[in-house]
Amino acid sequence: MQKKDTSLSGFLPSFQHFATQAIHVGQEPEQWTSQAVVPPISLSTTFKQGAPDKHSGFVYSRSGNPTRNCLEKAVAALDGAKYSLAFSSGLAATMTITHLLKAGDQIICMDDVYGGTNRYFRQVASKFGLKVSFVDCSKIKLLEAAITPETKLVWIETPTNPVLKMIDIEACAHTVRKHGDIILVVDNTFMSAYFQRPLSLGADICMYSATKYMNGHSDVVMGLVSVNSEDLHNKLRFLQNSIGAVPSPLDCYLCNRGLKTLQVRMDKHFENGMAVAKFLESNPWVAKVIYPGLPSHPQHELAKRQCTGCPGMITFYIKGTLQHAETFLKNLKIFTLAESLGGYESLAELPAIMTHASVPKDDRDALGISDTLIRLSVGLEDAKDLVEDLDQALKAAHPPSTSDN
Ligand code: P1T
Repeated sequence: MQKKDTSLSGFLPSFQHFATQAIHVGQEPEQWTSQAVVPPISLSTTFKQGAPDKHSGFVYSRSGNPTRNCLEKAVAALDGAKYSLAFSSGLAATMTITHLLKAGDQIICMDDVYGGTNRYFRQVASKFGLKVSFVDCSKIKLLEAAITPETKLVWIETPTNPVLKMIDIEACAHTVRKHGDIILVVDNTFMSAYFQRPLSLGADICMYSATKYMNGHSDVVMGLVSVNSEDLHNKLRFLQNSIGAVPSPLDCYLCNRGLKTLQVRMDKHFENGMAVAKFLESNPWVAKVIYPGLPSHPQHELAKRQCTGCPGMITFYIKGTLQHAETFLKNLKIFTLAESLGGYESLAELPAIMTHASVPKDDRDALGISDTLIRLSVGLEDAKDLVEDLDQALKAAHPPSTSDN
């Protein structure tokens, strides 16, 4: 059967052979003496050597592990990359990448990013002499103006968390190249390797919180990094071993398994995301819906040019006050009130008080992260049930007697 028509919203057809790569690359049974079709979970922390420093390629599990190896090879294929590395969390990947820099260097970070990324750069990296500037990189002129001779890293997330701004990766790469030796990192967590390939658009590093869509089952905390440059790979591999923020073999096994269904999951997240976004857009108690798959999104054309689809991440403003937002969240029956995203189950949260509480209030206000901004991670349940759940919770937040907002 041919891949489903993407006329859902006019997005590009998907990258060729993605599902086959996800299932087979790095998984060859011949690599195991048992010929295991499913990669074994290799728990050993150390590996026998034939003579001092004469070994199979595996020495000690922090520097390399067979199960992690399978995962890293599969991720590299899915990102169209030469190399991929796994870390113990998305933030561990961020920290390791940041160790490429030295005191005095400047980082330009997109102003709207995951609250934990903002907190790491602002409160941790800055303590070690790194200068951090938060800039709206969706406006290329602002990025250009912020670059100084000290700039060594530009960090973007697209779409951004939580207000779902799209950033033109190619335009950022072009701008950064004009200024020499700057590393462009794209946090590709929201799109996953299936919908967006930052390296092919000129980024130097593609990173993920694999805790989200890449694993997809809300049971692993992990980070992933893909690169094409051998030099960057060698530096990051050295840092991965020297810092030691590596994932466990069990987590590598689980994430590797999650990748096998990435394509089918993402296609369904897109379908459900569109259904929910359209419902919200037509609901009288919703002030505004932000979803890059909708023509109403200000960068819908960029989304169609840059991505092959959209995930289940939807942000919307409920009419009313914090109290209406809280009542809505309390009344949801299928959506669970929880942080995180990208799993098979639908989640809802209030970024101002939850995932982005560590972002200073003035910055949150400037970014539009208000008390009525609600973020949904639309899962893989039946879309009709999800819409019904949202409908009843919106009605509960705005009962007839108080529905004058
Ligand atoms: O949680 P961790 O695996 O360390 O990943 C951090 C991270 C990095 N980048 C993006 C875009 C993210 O969304 C996250 C984590 N985000 C959440 C926990 C959240 O609810 O938004």
